[in-house]
Amino acid sequence: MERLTHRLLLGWALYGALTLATVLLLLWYRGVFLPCRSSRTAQAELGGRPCTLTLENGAFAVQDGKTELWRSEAALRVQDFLTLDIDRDGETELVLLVWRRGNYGPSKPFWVRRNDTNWSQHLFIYNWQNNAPAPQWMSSALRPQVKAWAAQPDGQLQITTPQGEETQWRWGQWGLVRTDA
Ligand SMILES: [Ca+2]
Repeated sequence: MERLTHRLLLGWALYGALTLATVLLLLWYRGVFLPCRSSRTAQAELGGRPCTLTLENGAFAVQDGKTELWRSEAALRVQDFLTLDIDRDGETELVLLVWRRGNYGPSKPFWVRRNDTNWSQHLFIYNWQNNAPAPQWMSSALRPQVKAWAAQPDGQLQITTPQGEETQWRWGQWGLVRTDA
């Protein structure tokens, strides 16, 4: 009888552990453990129009008054946003720090057979044209990753890595170039 009780208890413990592992895996898959929990609102001029930018629980939206002009894809988790003239052409760009599953998103190069399913951090730069964002540059998975960032008055990006290293980046011919190394 005692042996049976032990077996039963062990069975329940195994069942509990498996259920917990499944729930944790599902939460991870949905991006619940990503650092995308901050919420903030900012006013910025995009394409010459004043807009309201809102970040809430990993979703980012641009509004003109009460009208929503754009919202980030549901599959993306937005960690933070910046507006600055990153390419120094006189127009303000929208820069998003995002997480997505799979390094390449839907537009993977033909030589990559399988998109990976891990979450990776990316930096997306958009021009603002006709009340909508036009992608200017979408980074591949960031290495090193960004823990904190800030726009500098000269259009450079200051990026702090998770290891605490302070780095400076500016827009080059095609993409961001590190300027402090
Ligand atoms: Ca610009």
